[in-house]
Amino acid sequence: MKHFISFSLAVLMCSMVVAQQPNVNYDEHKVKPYTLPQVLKTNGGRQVTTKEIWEKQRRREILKLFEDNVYGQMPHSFDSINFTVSGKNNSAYNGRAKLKEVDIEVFRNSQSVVIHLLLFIPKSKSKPGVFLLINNRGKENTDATRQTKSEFWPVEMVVDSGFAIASFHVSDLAPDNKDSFTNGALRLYPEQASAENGMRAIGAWAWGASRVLDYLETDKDIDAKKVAVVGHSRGGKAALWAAAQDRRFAMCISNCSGNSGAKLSKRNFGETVAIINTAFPHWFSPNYKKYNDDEQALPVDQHMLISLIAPRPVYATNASEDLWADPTGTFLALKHAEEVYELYGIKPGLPMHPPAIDHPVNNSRVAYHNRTGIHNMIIYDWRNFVVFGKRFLK
Ligand code: GTR
Repeated sequence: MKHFISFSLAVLMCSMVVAQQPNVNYDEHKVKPYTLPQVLKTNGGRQVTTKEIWEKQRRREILKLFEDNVYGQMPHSFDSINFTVSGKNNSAYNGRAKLKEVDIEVFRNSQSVVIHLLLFIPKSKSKPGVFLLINNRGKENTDATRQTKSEFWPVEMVVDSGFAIASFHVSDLAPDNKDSFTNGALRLYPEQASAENGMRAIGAWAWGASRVLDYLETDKDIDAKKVAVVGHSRGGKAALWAAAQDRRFAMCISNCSGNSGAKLSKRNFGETVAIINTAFPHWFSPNYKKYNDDEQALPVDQHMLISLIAPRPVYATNASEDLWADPTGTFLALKHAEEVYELYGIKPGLPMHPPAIDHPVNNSRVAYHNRTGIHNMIIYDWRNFVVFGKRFLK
């Protein structure tokens, strides 16, 4: 009965969206045949058979394809970086955790940007791993005082399970607005702002995650070799791009990230490239707009983004009523990425078909779940991330 109700609700919600967006497909039977670019074939047509060829050649090619066509360049250089502990509470969460607030200031070309980091570290564990959230929602979700508690960032549960939990807000790097997104990291890189393949908001958020990792590498209270970058929805797109770019991230968790995140674009199911580029022109590089209503021309698809994270553990999720984010397309992208993990001797762990709703498959390095409910990140998701962390953040 419960499933029936949620299914009917999903159909109702979808038909409402379809009414507004005539080009959106929610019917699996209407997915047209599509061809995915081959992950394991180089641009020159050579088959990739070893992890050495993958790392030396194909991985680099794919990274460049994503930079040039989707997310824009990722600038790696800056003049200097400063870390200032602006707040400390050695007895947070009833004495069970230490709280640190750190201002991370990055300088380039006489400009600077400050990223405000919140970090709760359990006292029960020495040098724990860290779940680092790229927070794309309101700052009340990451209340350092813990007067407001949100399932979006469940400090207490994560601390009790022996992990540190951290977050920074996307607005420190690029306000999520087409008129003001350059007022952040892009002030340091004006050349990016004017380039057709230049960094935009998603890239700036991912860049920020790497600068936070620069700080974490200096913090002796945690283990910076065990940092999972976590994001929901637009933050989940940025988490994938951050982990693809920066191999210091030990794990990636991308919750309900949908289009230009973990779902395949070429299936044209749910949100499309044209829709996302129109609603959020500041998220991706200008070049990405070339593929509006022309996903089949894209030289990449999102399984290739996931494959860039190999051999590190990656976990993507969906919610059953969030067809906009294409749960099946997310599962398939993960499944297609597994062949790169195989180059590292990691056997495919996902089943051939999407697992049933509320049946997480997170005992393999490429993990997936589709939970009952709507587009959100809730305690159910986090509990599974912790299970995954205990298995693979070692
Ligand atoms: C939606 C957008 C999605 C997703 C979502 C979110 O409006 O179409 O791609 O990113 O926002 O971030 O919550």
